[in-house]
Amino acid sequence: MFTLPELPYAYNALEPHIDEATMQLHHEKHHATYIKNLNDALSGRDDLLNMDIGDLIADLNKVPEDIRTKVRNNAGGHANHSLFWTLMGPNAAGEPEGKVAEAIKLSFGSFNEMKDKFHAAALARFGSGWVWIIKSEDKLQIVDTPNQDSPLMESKKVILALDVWEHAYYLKYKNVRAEYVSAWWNVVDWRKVGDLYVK
Ligand code: MN3
Repeated sequence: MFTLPELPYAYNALEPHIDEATMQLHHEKHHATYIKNLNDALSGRDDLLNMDIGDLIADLNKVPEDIRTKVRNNAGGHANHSLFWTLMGPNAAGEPEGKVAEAIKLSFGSFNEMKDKFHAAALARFGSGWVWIIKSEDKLQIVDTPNQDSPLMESKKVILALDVWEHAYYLKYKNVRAEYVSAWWNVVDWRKVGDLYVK
């Protein structure tokens, strides 16, 4: 069975940028529901229920065809949120340092140019989905996906993830996704991003 991971900080820890009510609803209801639906879909398939979530979404062909879409959406939701929580923090370092900072400069010109491109991708993603930075060789790339799809489904290496579903920001920012994305930069934990880059 898949279980809801605890947040590595309190629900109010990301205030004022990401509000307590949003964090609680997002974790306790949205993330938990993906897990419940995933466990329900895989009921009786202990081999799949015992897999690492990253391994499961990287190999969805293992999943019977009649439940594959349900598993794709809900396993994707579980994997994506589990990663997303860890990339934010209350004492987030303001800017990337070390190897990941070098890679950002090499790939995008500067930290600010990367942020501009990422922001544009977040606004351009129509409807629900995610924006990512993935690593291939030493280069970084910004990509976006619909629904709960993830670059992890193609075994890509992810170093940064942003949930742009309305449930991630609607309580505080209403329909203004741009304000949410601007605020979110304040809680990105670049040490965690740097760790993923060198891993
Ligand atoms: Mn979400």
